Amino acid sequence: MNAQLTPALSHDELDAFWMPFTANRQFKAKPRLLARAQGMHYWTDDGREVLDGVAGLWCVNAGHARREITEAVAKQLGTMEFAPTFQMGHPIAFELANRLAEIAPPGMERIFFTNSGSESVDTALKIAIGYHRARGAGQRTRLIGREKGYHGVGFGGMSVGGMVNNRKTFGASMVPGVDHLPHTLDIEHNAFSRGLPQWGAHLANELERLIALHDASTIAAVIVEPISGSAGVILPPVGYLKRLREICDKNEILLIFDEVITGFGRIGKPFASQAFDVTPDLMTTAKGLTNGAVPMGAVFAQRKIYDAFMQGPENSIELFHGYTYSAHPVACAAALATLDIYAKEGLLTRAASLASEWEKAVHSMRGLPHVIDVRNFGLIGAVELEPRAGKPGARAFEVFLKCFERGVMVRQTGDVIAMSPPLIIESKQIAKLVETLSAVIRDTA
Ligand code: PXG
Repeated sequence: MNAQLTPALSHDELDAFWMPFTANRQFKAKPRLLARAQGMHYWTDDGREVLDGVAGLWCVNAGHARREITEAVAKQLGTMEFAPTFQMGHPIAFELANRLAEIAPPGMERIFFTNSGSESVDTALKIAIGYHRARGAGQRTRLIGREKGYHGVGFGGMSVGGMVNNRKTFGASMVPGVDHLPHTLDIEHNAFSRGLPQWGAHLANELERLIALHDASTIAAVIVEPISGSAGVILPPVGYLKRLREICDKNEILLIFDEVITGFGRIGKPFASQAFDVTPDLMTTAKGLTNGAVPMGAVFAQRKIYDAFMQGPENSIELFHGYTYSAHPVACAAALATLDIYAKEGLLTRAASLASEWEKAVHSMRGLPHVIDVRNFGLIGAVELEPRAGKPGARAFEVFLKCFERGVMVRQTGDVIAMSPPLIIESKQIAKLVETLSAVIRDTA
């Protein structure tokens, strides 16, 4: 397919859309436009095929343009395009919550719907604070995040997040009472680890230091990504998450896993907490929930958390929180069709069977010029490049651009190239992805 897919946009026509997390002026001077998608591929507006190495943005886990999802969405739009879920309900919202509870980590059987990862995070933080209040510990309002963490862009998520560029502009407007654990990226000790790094579990003990500083009785929750994505793929050292869980348990602090990218099969189990055998109290999800087809997020809560809210007069609203589009019928239809595909094709565990092939392919990039680390887990991979002197991110951005020109889409963040392909990827596509990236790294000074 080489035909022009859409009429070219003039430069003026690119101005009105203020693009998110984008260098607007640079992009608009030389736009990269996607016009069609199918399976493992995008096609650009001028008809070039591009292998999708990042599942859109970590969300299209079952591959693009799945007919079952399209049909379910069309059917739902024709049946009932919208219904409120405040003091009303509609059947497939309940059906979806039940289906999610079936694949959830142990006990996480209460589901609150949102429209994005950012909303899931802010919802989970509010539930955590509300939970302590409901059980008579209303002084527990402090939240602990982690350096380099990404929890979306709401005020709550930004505040517990730890990425400096997302924070520095908004300094004085951060949610108060937040502290941060140290991140676990340590290239000196762990470079080129295959899978989880061995060094670093002790970094979880920093939580004890924060507890000693603030006192446990002031802390509501700790939130971490089991594997950080946005900051450039940071893996938990062996034993680290278990240790966090132990410290939280000992101190009655809730543990929140942000599984917006790790959820729905990315690392070979439905959720990372199952892969790592550590069960949180709350879990935030989005992205793969609908295969990216319709915006939707979900917060999973342990039953005890939901139960704590269920008190007072029966006619009282237990949690003053929700979105007009919580459990939007079209999103529910997309999610149900997505879960059907995941089940039918075994996609929630497929990453586990591809993991060793993926690991070998990704680690073949060790030894290429400027490569200072390679990281992998499940179907996540990252190559970290040495930054150019005085120009952080420039080398990796050039690699990203050249890959795109050569028909492969990867993701750049700082000096890291991240990969997270749709879970339907085949061996020859893994090979193409890694061969193209390797050739580009070799060609980039
Ligand atoms: N939490 C985590 C762990 C995320 O990865 C969000 C929350 C926010 O989700 P929404 O739906 O509000 O965007 C995310 C989003 C990247 C990249 O390149 C990652 C995300 C978004 C855009 C780019 O790694 N994750």
